[in-house]
Amino acid sequence: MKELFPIFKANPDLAYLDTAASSQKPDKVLDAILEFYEDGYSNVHRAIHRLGEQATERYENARESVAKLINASPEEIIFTSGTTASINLAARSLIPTFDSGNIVITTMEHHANLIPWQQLAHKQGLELRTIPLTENKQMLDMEKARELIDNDTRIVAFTHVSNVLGTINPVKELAGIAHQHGAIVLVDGAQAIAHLPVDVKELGADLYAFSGHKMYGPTGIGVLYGNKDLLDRMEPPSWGGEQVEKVTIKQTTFTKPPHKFEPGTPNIAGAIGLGSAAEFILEIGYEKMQEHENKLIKRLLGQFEKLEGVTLLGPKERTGIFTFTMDAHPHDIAEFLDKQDIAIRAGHHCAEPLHCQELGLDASTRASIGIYTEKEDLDRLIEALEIYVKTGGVFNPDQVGEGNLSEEQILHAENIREHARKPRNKRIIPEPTATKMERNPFCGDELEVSVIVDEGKIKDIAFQGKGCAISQAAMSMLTKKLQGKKTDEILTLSGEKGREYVTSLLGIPIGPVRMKCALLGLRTVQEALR
Ligand code: C6P
Repeated sequence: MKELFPIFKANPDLAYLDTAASSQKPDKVLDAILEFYEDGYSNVHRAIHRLGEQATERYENARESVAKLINASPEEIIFTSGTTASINLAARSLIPTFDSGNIVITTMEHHANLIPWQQLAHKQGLELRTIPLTENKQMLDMEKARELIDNDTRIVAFTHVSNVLGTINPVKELAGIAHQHGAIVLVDGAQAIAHLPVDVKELGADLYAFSGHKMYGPTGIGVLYGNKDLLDRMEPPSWGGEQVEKVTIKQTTFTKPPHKFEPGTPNIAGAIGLGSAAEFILEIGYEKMQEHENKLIKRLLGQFEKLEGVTLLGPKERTGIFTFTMDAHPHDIAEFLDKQDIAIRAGHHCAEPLHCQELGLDASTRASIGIYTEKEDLDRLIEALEIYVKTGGVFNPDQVGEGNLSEEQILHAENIREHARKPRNKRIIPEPTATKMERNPFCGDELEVSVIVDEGKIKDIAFQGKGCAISQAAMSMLTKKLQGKKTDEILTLSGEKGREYVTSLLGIPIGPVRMKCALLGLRTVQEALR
């Protein structure tokens, strides 16, 4: 299916294995958006002119296509800006109506389906309960779910598919338990909608949230499905134009769902693109998509089993999400793979309670597939990982084609690896003048710097902590470079000056994402000095 996605024409060597973060877009979706802007652009639901009517028709047709995709009716489809906004909308609308009781989520949640409930439950004085994982850390513990959901449960909110483990949760069963106790069921469908058939009625979801950009549609558009009875009862949590029946200075009566939840000018082009993405999926059919992806999943599971030194997280029964750990920092693996045009994701995947607390991992590496993924993409990933395991990621131009560094830069790259393996001054200073710990929330890198300052100069500097090769090596090099340096001078190294200082120390070009890793050390030293 690569031929349907123009990104692969522009990047013919790209193995895009980051679909769980965001999918690529087919011509069909891009054309629908461009056509709307080129020959039919106007605002919707306002204008008494031809373009306005056409735009409204396109916008509402998109709602119909999305409704068809999940077996809902159009008035049950609220357009939002994405899964995060959908869940926030639901939480902001529902929580103020609960004056007591508890909210049940799971340990597996992405922050988007955790923080809104956590924050609003605290404010409202409601208890937040979490369904834990089974002992093997792969699935939800359904026995515990039965204990935790009771007659005081107001809402059960959980993910359909884990964005870390790839686990497919038993939505129907959980919804059944929740409904027996009169609780509302919200399902986060962000990682399911492009991979599994979703029938909201069959699943028993009262609310179902998903994003356009993960289902071959555009960014900035998403959906909150809500069953009609529930939406009728829910109050809109935000206000503005085009959601009303009548407004006086003292009072407003709202129109019916879905429009009562869509104040202001919506993301019209986004909705049209999303409608087109829904049609794209319907035309291919979930059956064919699953057949394609399941073959790849089976193959990749077999390949991972044989891969020594790599631990795959999650169960066998999964979607095409493959999160793994090995004896290397995920950022270093990601960069190594990127040099070979293999795009994957590294970090805690915005699921810190699961990733860092439950699984005890600061960061992991994740490859994820889509309808355009081919077995050659997976073979390239596996081959590259084999090389990494064998060589520890040591640069070898013949094997990995890291050909765009000059000879001098290659020496610097080797030097970085050497410092990362054997960091200098990674020790404790017994009585430091100051100590400061800083963390890079993006990847979990942590550095604690201790300094002894005498007469305005650094007399000794050392560090502790963990992280990727770039953060460790930059810190190690800094501890050498900053010995004896005036503290005032170090504090002037901010912004571009700081970036230049650290880049010249490392001696290789550092991209914007890894710059955060590179600068962590300098930032921590400066905080300690302040
Ligand atoms: N997960 C990932 O790489 P937004 O950002 O609103 O479109 O989707 C949020 C979201 C909610 N729930 C789940 C299960 C998700 O996976 C995501 C997004 C991406 O895993 C980006 S962090």
